[in-house]
Amino acid sequence: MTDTHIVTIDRHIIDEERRKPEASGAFSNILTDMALAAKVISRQVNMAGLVDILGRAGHRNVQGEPVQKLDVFAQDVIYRAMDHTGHLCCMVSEEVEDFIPIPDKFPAGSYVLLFDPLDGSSNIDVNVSIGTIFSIQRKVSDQERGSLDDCLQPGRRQLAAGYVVYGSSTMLVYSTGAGVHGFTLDPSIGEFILSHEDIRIPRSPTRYYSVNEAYYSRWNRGTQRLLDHLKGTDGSADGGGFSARYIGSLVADFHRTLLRGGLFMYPSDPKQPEGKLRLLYEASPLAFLAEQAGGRASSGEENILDIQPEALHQRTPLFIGSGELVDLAEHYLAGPTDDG
Ligand code: AHM
Ligand code: MG
Repeated sequence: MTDTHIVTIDRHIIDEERRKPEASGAFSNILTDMALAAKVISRQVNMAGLVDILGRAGHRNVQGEPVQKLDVFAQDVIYRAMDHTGHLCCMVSEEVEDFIPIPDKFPAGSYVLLFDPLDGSSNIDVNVSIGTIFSIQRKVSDQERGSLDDCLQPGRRQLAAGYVVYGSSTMLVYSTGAGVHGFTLDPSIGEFILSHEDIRIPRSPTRYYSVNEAYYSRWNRGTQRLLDHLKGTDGSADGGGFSARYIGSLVADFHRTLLRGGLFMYPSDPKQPEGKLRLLYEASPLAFLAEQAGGRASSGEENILDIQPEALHQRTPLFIGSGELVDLAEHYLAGPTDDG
């Protein structure tokens, strides 16, 4: 590809908008603003070892977990990129307990942005990939600055979703419901360039599974049997043949699953009865991307995109990736969950 043929993310967003005659431009602007925020966060992530921003900020987020300085920075960057533009009525963030109405001093718009500003924070200090996840919903209430009803919509209604992975390169991957497209940040020109057009999750023979297997003894028998099958230790003829990959950073684990295929899972267990991952700004946007790429996502019992959310920071078990492997997970989870 020569320099004259590069497609920047801004151009791609405009091209997508042109295909929708009803588009107002506001929605495209939110995506463009998110790409700008991603560049600012990416720069700071890359500088993290140099500037004194590593380490804990000394307080805990709404889930009671330690907040690190980069999380606070990423939250601030996204909020400030979005608060004044007139496109959003409110936002939801992993870092903030209540939904965040757009302040009265700025005009309010017709969209809701839900995001996890910097996921995988335990990996920051060890230079392992981390990410940002986002989701856009349309306002459905008549409240000018949004309401819980606007925030608690099933993932199926998302207008767009995406993530940014701050890895060996920074990549932004998004979908507006017309396929999944990936852009790699070229730091020399400061632009996200289209590098992965129309990503499709590979089908079999993809042989990766991804899970924190240290929790095996806590899982119910259904989940344990699924793992035994993937490892080929259950004695069945068609089990085994997998490799394990687990980074412990959802965006990075999902990114690999999207490009290489396989099954990522974060099951429930007695210690975490709903799993660990959050529905609205972790599971749902990634489920939207998985379906757009030909895969899917499940809680083990139902499609993630069909779950009616009841709380902003609700958690859900997550099984996501190649469709046939998510089917397999559901099959085992529907089976006996004890030894009886
Ligand atoms: P965080 O929101 O505190 O960063 O936690 C979310 C992360 C995910 O990125 C990852 O999939 C998961 O926690 C890993 O959890 P565990 O260490 O239990 O395997
Ligand atoms: Mg998170």
